[in-house]
Amino acid sequence: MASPGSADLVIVANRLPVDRVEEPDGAPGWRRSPGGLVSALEPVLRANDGVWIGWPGGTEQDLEPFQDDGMSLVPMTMTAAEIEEFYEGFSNATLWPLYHDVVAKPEFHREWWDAYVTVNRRFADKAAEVAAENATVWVHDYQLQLVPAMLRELRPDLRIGFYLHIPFPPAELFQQLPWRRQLLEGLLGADLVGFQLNGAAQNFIRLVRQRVGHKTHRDLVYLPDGRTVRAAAFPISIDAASYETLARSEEVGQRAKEIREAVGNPRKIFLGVDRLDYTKGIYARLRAFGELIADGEFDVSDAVFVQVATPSREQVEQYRILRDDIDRLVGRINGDLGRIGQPAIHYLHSSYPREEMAAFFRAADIMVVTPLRDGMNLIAKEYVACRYEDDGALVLSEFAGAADELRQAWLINPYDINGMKLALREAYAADEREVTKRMKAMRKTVLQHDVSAWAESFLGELASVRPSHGKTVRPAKRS
Ligand code: GDG
Repeated sequence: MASPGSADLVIVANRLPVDRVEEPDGAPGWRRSPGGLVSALEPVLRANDGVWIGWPGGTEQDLEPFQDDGMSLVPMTMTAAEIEEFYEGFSNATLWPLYHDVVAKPEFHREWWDAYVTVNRRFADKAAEVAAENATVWVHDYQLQLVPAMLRELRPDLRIGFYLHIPFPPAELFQQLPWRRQLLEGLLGADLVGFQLNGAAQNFIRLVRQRVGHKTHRDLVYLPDGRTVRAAAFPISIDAASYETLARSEEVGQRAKEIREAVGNPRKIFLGVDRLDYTKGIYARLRAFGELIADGEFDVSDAVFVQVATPSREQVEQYRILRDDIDRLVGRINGDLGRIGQPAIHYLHSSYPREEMAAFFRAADIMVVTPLRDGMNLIAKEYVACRYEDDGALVLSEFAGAADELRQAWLINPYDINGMKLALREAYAADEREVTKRMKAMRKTVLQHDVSAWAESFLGELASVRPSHGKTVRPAKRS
């Protein structure tokens, strides 16, 4: 067993919650990247002498652990080759498309897998070094699925939790992976494996039974060494109260007015906000809107679409192709249907501060969230949190995890363009009472189940799982 460190709670995630910036004096510094996960975990980290292990981005080597605003951060290094093979390769060109219904073709390369193992090992070694005796370690997401088992081997005393932020695919797709058993065994190093939805937890349990051969019952896996692993759903959320406060502020209200004016004060503004990712269904959504204008259902002076697409994973080929496709589509729609000073689609390929995002949410009458597959989709929840006047319509894909909770949205199948057009028209024409009734119900859900409730429920469950089952389990039959 590795000798213990002093942290009672260790968060292990691919990214650290800070970005490298240049201070005014030219020296390198850190800036906190705002996000729900950080705000939810920060109080827990402080209360437990916690540390956060992650990669700060870039290839800078020899970074020392540091404190940022009372949080202890441990930066992990990555070489340029590892960024290419582990991050852009195995994480984002193998696992990401495979776990999202294969909406793009996953690539399988043995060197990428080797880099995935190497980087996972480095994260596990670091976690083993900093965790105190009997500490809790919470590992996050698809980039680090081998860490639980690697860490368990080094430190059997630890309580280990794992949370997957993206969907977990059905067996029929997962089976394609040449390294399917290794990944399942990696996850089984945890005491508790959390997913966004119950269906994902069930997919995992079924795969463990079929592919690793362990005995399972409902949400439990019984391992031959006497350990029990639980797989369950913990739908993630946002810091809803802080979004609402931001949306209510004078500045954001003023900025929302300016945005409406800048796009010509149309009757209704439709809004899409996404990382520029092929899972988000941006192409089909814009096509549906373009057709509604071409069909004469909407006029460009009455209905305007604002699409914010945050740059993402630009080194990965599929993302470059997507960017070109969207550029061409927007150009064609605006060229065919726009007028001088009145494009049908305002397309912004850029990222914005949180305040500006809140202003977009305040300015938009209809939020359009149409992923082909999405673990949860926080944007949908952020829109709802910002609509403190109980107005605004949400058009939401059935294939986003958020659709399980936000039942009062206009739910659509993003593969059905006509169905999507119908929902956009309905949301456009809906009367105020209908919109308010739906939004009120969604707000209740989002404000109650916020990100702190999510973190508490995961950590509460992790604290209470009984690590050993005391059953006699025969060695695994493998297929
Ligand atoms: C993964 C899963 C799951 C985006 N652009 C800007 C910006 N953002 C913020 C949003 C939101 C977050 O990034 C995006 O979260 P999503 O949930 O929409 O999507 P993914 O990035 O794919 O996240 C997803 C999530 O993990 C959590 O478990 O819900 O299913 O795929 O918070 O607001 N924030 C700022 N400027 C931007 O330009 N400030």
